Amino acid sequence: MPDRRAFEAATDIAARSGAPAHDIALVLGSGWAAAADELGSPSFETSLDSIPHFTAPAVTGQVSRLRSLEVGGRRVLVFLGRTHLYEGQGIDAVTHAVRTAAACGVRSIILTNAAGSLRTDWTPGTAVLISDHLNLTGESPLTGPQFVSLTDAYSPRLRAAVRHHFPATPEGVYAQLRGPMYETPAEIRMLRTLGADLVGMSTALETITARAVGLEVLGISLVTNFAAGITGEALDHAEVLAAGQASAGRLGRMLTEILSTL
Ligand code: 8IG
Repeated sequence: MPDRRAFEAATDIAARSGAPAHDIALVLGSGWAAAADELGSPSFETSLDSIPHFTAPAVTGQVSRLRSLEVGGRRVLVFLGRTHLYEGQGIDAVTHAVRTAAACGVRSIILTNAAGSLRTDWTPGTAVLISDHLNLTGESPLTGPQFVSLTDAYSPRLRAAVRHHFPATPEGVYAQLRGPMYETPAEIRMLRTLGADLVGMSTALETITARAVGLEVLGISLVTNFAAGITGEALDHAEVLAAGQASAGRLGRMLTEILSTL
Protein backbone atom coordinates (compact mmCIF):
# COMPACT_ATOMS: atom_id res chain seq x y z
CA MET A 1 0.00 0.00 0.00
CA PRO A 2 2.47 2.68 -1.14
CA ASP A 3 -0.15 5.43 -1.17
CA ARG A 4 -1.00 5.10 2.51
CA ARG A 5 2.70 5.06 3.35
CA ALA A 6 3.35 8.14 1.21
CA PHE A 7 0.44 9.93 2.89
CA GLU A 8 1.86 9.11 6.34
CA ALA A 9 5.30 10.39 5.32
CA ALA A 10 3.85 13.57 3.79
CA THR A 11 1.74 14.25 6.89
CA ASP A 12 4.86 13.95 9.06
CA ILE A 13 6.87 16.26 6.76
CA ALA A 14 4.12 18.89 6.70
CA ALA A 15 3.78 18.83 10.50
CA ARG A 16 7.50 18.98 11.26
CA SER A 17 8.55 21.39 8.48
CA GLY A 18 5.64 23.75 9.02
CA ALA A 19 5.13 23.81 5.25
CA PRO A 20 1.61 22.55 4.48
CA ALA A 21 2.65 21.90 0.87
CA HIS A 22 5.75 21.88 -1.34
CA ASP A 23 6.03 23.03 -4.97
CA ILE A 24 9.00 21.10 -6.36
CA ALA A 25 10.92 18.02 -5.24
CA LEU A 26 14.61 17.47 -5.86
CA VAL A 27 16.29 14.09 -5.50
CA LEU A 28 20.06 14.40 -5.23
CA GLY A 29 21.96 11.22 -6.03
CA SER A 30 25.54 10.31 -5.30
CA GLY A 31 27.88 13.03 -6.45
CA TRP A 32 25.24 15.73 -5.99
CA ALA A 33 25.25 16.06 -2.18
CA ALA A 34 27.80 18.89 -2.16
CA ALA A 35 25.66 20.84 -4.66
CA ALA A 36 22.79 20.82 -2.14
CA ASP A 37 24.58 23.28 0.11
CA GLU A 38 24.68 25.80 -2.75
CA LEU A 39 20.88 26.02 -2.63
CA GLY A 40 20.90 27.90 0.68
CA SER A 41 20.04 27.10 4.28
CA PRO A 42 17.09 24.82 4.84
CA SER A 43 14.27 25.97 7.09
CA PHE A 44 13.83 22.32 8.08
CA GLU A 45 16.24 19.40 7.96
CA THR A 46 16.11 15.87 9.31
CA SER A 47 17.47 12.40 8.74
CA LEU A 48 15.43 10.60 6.07
CA ASP A 49 14.99 7.52 8.21
CA SER A 50 13.11 9.63 10.78
CA ILE A 51 10.29 9.98 8.20
CA PRO A 52 7.71 7.18 8.11
CA HIS A 53 8.65 4.21 5.87
CA PHE A 54 12.10 5.50 4.82
CA THR A 55 15.11 3.31 5.55
CA ALA A 56 18.81 4.09 5.94
CA PRO A 57 20.97 3.85 2.75
CA ALA A 58 23.46 1.05 2.12
CA VAL A 59 26.18 2.96 0.26
CA THR A 60 29.13 4.74 1.87
CA GLY A 61 29.32 8.36 0.82
CA GLN A 62 25.57 8.37 0.24
CA VAL A 63 24.01 10.78 2.72
CA SER A 64 20.39 10.40 3.76
CA ARG A 65 18.78 13.71 4.65
CA LEU A 66 15.54 15.53 3.95
CA ARG A 67 15.49 19.31 3.62
CA SER A 68 12.78 21.88 3.07
CA LEU A 69 13.86 25.25 1.74
CA GLU A 70 12.73 28.16 -0.36
CA VAL A 71 14.51 28.84 -3.64
CA GLY A 72 13.39 31.73 -5.83
CA GLY A 73 9.99 31.82 -4.14
CA ARG A 74 9.39 28.07 -4.54
CA ARG A 75 9.06 25.72 -1.57
CA VAL A 76 11.45 22.86 -2.42
CA LEU A 77 11.57 19.41 -0.85
CA VAL A 78 15.11 18.04 -1.15
CA PHE A 79 15.97 14.37 -0.77
CA LEU A 80 19.72 13.95 -0.27
CA GLY A 81 20.30 10.33 -1.11
CA ARG A 82 17.99 7.63 -2.41
CA THR A 83 17.27 3.93 -2.03
CA HIS A 84 18.61 1.77 -4.87
CA LEU A 85 17.10 -1.44 -6.21
CA TYR A 86 20.36 -3.32 -5.58
CA GLU A 87 19.99 -2.75 -1.83
CA GLY A 88 17.34 -5.47 -1.85
CA GLN A 89 14.75 -3.53 0.18
CA GLY A 90 12.20 -3.97 -2.59
CA ILE A 91 10.84 -1.67 -5.24
CA ASP A 92 8.41 0.17 -2.95
CA ALA A 93 11.44 1.41 -0.94
CA VAL A 94 12.97 2.68 -4.21
CA THR A 95 9.92 4.73 -5.16
CA HIS A 96 8.77 5.88 -1.70
CA ALA A 97 10.46 9.29 -2.02
CA VAL A 98 8.67 10.01 -5.31
CA ARG A 99 5.28 8.99 -3.93
CA THR A 100 5.95 11.02 -0.79
CA ALA A 101 6.87 14.07 -2.88
CA ALA A 102 3.59 13.75 -4.77
CA ALA A 103 1.70 13.44 -1.48
CA CYS A 104 3.46 16.66 -0.32
CA GLY A 105 1.77 18.44 -3.21
CA VAL A 106 4.65 18.87 -5.65
CA ARG A 107 3.82 19.05 -9.36
CA SER A 108 7.37 18.62 -10.64
CA ILE A 109 10.31 16.51 -9.59
CA ILE A 110 13.96 16.86 -10.51
CA LEU A 111 15.75 13.52 -10.44
CA THR A 112 19.54 13.69 -10.45
CA ASN A 113 22.12 10.93 -10.55
CA ALA A 114 25.73 10.14 -11.25
CA ALA A 115 26.25 8.06 -14.37
CA GLY A 116 28.78 6.40 -16.60
CA SER A 117 29.17 7.90 -20.06
CA LEU A 118 29.08 5.81 -23.24
CA ARG A 119 30.19 8.82 -25.27
CA THR A 120 33.83 9.84 -25.45
CA ASP A 121 32.87 13.53 -25.82
CA TRP A 122 31.04 13.53 -22.45
CA THR A 123 33.90 13.61 -19.98
CA PRO A 124 33.56 13.39 -16.18
CA GLY A 125 31.97 16.57 -14.84
CA THR A 126 29.54 16.94 -17.77
CA ALA A 127 25.89 17.52 -16.76
CA VAL A 128 23.49 15.86 -19.22
CA LEU A 129 19.70 16.24 -19.45
CA ILE A 130 17.98 12.88 -19.68
CA SER A 131 15.81 12.82 -22.81
CA ASP A 132 14.53 9.25 -22.45
CA HIS A 133 15.38 6.02 -20.66
CA LEU A 134 15.84 2.28 -21.03
CA ASN A 135 14.49 0.45 -17.99
CA LEU A 136 16.66 -2.66 -18.02
CA THR A 137 16.01 -3.65 -14.42
CA GLY A 138 13.36 -6.23 -15.31
CA GLU A 139 11.18 -4.53 -12.68
CA SER A 140 8.24 -2.14 -12.68
CA PRO A 141 7.02 -0.04 -9.77
CA LEU A 142 3.45 -0.43 -11.05
CA THR A 143 1.05 -3.32 -10.61
CA GLY A 144 -2.40 -3.78 -12.09
CA PRO A 145 -3.80 -2.10 -15.20
CA GLN A 146 -1.90 1.20 -14.95
CA PHE A 147 -1.08 1.72 -18.63
CA VAL A 148 0.97 4.85 -18.03
CA SER A 149 2.26 6.62 -21.16
CA LEU A 150 6.01 7.15 -21.11
CA THR A 151 6.11 9.21 -24.28
CA ASP A 152 7.74 12.47 -23.23
CA ALA A 153 8.37 11.03 -19.75
CA TYR A 154 11.20 13.56 -19.38
CA SER A 155 9.30 16.81 -19.80
CA PRO A 156 10.13 18.57 -23.09
CA ARG A 157 8.87 21.77 -21.43
CA LEU A 158 11.30 21.54 -18.51
CA ARG A 159 14.19 20.46 -20.77
CA ALA A 160 13.57 23.45 -23.03
CA ALA A 161 13.51 25.75 -19.99
CA VAL A 162 16.89 24.46 -18.83
CA ARG A 163 18.42 24.68 -22.30
CA HIS A 164 17.13 28.25 -22.58
CA HIS A 165 19.40 29.17 -19.64
CA PHE A 166 22.17 26.63 -20.27
CA PRO A 167 22.21 26.18 -24.08
CA ALA A 168 25.30 23.99 -24.09
CA THR A 169 23.67 21.26 -21.96
CA PRO A 170 23.65 18.00 -23.94
CA GLU A 171 20.77 15.48 -23.83
CA GLY A 172 20.93 11.71 -23.85
CA VAL A 173 19.28 8.37 -23.18
CA TYR A 174 19.86 6.90 -19.71
CA ALA A 175 19.89 3.14 -19.17
CA GLN A 176 19.04 1.91 -15.67
CA LEU A 177 20.50 -1.45 -14.72
CA ARG A 178 19.97 -3.17 -11.39
CA GLY A 179 23.67 -3.31 -10.42
CA PRO A 180 25.38 -3.24 -8.00
CA MET A 181 28.22 -4.44 -10.24
CA TYR A 182 29.36 -2.21 -13.06
CA GLU A 183 29.00 -3.55 -16.61
CA THR A 184 31.40 -5.61 -18.64
CA PRO A 185 32.79 -3.97 -21.80
CA ALA A 186 30.58 -6.37 -23.82
CA GLU A 187 27.50 -5.16 -21.93
CA ILE A 188 28.46 -1.55 -22.64
CA ARG A 189 28.75 -2.37 -26.37
CA MET A 190 25.27 -3.94 -26.10
CA LEU A 191 23.90 -0.81 -24.41
CA ARG A 192 25.39 1.40 -27.11
CA THR A 193 23.63 -0.73 -29.73
CA LEU A 194 20.38 -0.34 -27.77
CA GLY A 195 20.70 3.44 -27.91
CA ALA A 196 22.03 4.29 -24.46
CA ASP A 197 24.28 7.30 -23.89
CA LEU A 198 24.46 7.04 -20.09
CA VAL A 199 24.33 4.12 -17.68
CA GLY A 200 23.47 4.00 -13.99
CA MET A 201 21.51 2.25 -11.27
CA SER A 202 18.63 4.63 -10.53
CA THR A 203 16.11 7.12 -11.90
CA ALA A 204 14.14 5.16 -14.55
CA LEU A 205 11.98 3.38 -11.95
CA GLU A 206 11.48 6.69 -10.13
CA THR A 207 10.47 8.40 -13.38
CA ILE A 208 7.91 5.68 -14.11
CA THR A 209 6.45 6.20 -10.62
CA ALA A 210 6.46 9.98 -11.01
CA ARG A 211 4.58 9.79 -14.31
CA ALA A 212 2.07 7.36 -12.80
CA VAL A 213 1.26 9.86 -10.04
CA GLY A 214 1.10 12.78 -12.49
CA LEU A 215 4.38 14.61 -11.86
CA GLU A 216 6.42 16.44 -14.46
CA VAL A 217 9.96 15.02 -14.51
CA LEU A 218 13.31 16.63 -15.17
CA GLY A 219 16.25 14.20 -15.15
CA ILE A 220 19.88 15.31 -14.92
CA SER A 221 22.91 13.02 -14.97
CA LEU A 222 26.34 14.07 -13.82
CA VAL A 223 28.89 12.07 -15.78
CA THR A 224 31.45 10.82 -13.28
CA ASN A 225 33.19 8.10 -15.28
CA PHE A 226 33.44 6.54 -18.71
CA ALA A 227 31.48 3.28 -18.90
CA ALA A 228 33.45 0.02 -18.97
CA GLY A 229 35.67 -0.41 -22.00
CA ILE A 230 35.21 3.15 -23.27
CA THR A 231 38.64 4.31 -22.12
CA GLY A 232 40.15 1.07 -20.81
CA GLU A 233 40.45 2.32 -17.23
CA ALA A 234 38.82 0.41 -14.37
CA LEU A 235 35.84 1.99 -12.58
CA ASP A 236 36.05 3.23 -9.04
CA HIS A 237 33.31 4.50 -6.69
CA ALA A 238 35.74 7.09 -5.27
CA GLU A 239 35.96 8.84 -8.65
CA VAL A 240 32.18 9.23 -8.58
CA LEU A 241 32.35 11.16 -5.33
CA ALA A 242 35.41 13.16 -6.45
CA ALA A 243 33.71 14.28 -9.69
CA GLY A 244 30.70 15.39 -7.65
CA GLN A 245 32.87 17.41 -5.26
CA ALA A 246 34.68 19.06 -8.17
CA SER A 247 31.40 20.05 -9.88
CA ALA A 248 29.42 21.01 -6.76
CA GLY A 249 29.54 24.78 -7.18
CA ARG A 250 28.59 24.69 -10.85
CA LEU A 251 25.79 22.12 -10.30
CA GLY A 252 24.45 24.06 -7.32
CA ARG A 253 24.21 27.26 -9.34
CA MET A 254 22.53 25.32 -12.18
CA LEU A 255 19.95 23.84 -9.79
CA THR A 256 19.28 27.22 -8.17
CA GLU A 257 18.61 28.75 -11.59
CA ILE A 258 16.42 25.82 -12.63
CA LEU A 259 14.39 25.86 -9.41
CA SER A 260 13.87 29.61 -9.71
CA THR A 261 12.65 29.51 -13.30
CA LEU A 262 10.62 26.30 -13.64
I1 8IG B 1 28.45 6.98 -11.19
O1 8IG B 1 29.46 3.03 -15.32
C1 8IG B 1 28.05 5.39 -12.17
N1 8IG B 1 27.00 4.63 -11.90
N2 8IG B 1 25.70 0.72 -14.03
N3 8IG B 1 27.61 1.87 -14.69
C2 8IG B 1 26.52 1.74 -13.87
N4 8IG B 1 26.24 2.61 -12.91
C3 8IG B 1 27.07 3.64 -12.77
C4 8IG B 1 28.19 3.85 -13.56
C5 8IG B 1 28.47 2.91 -14.58
N5 8IG B 1 28.79 4.95 -13.16
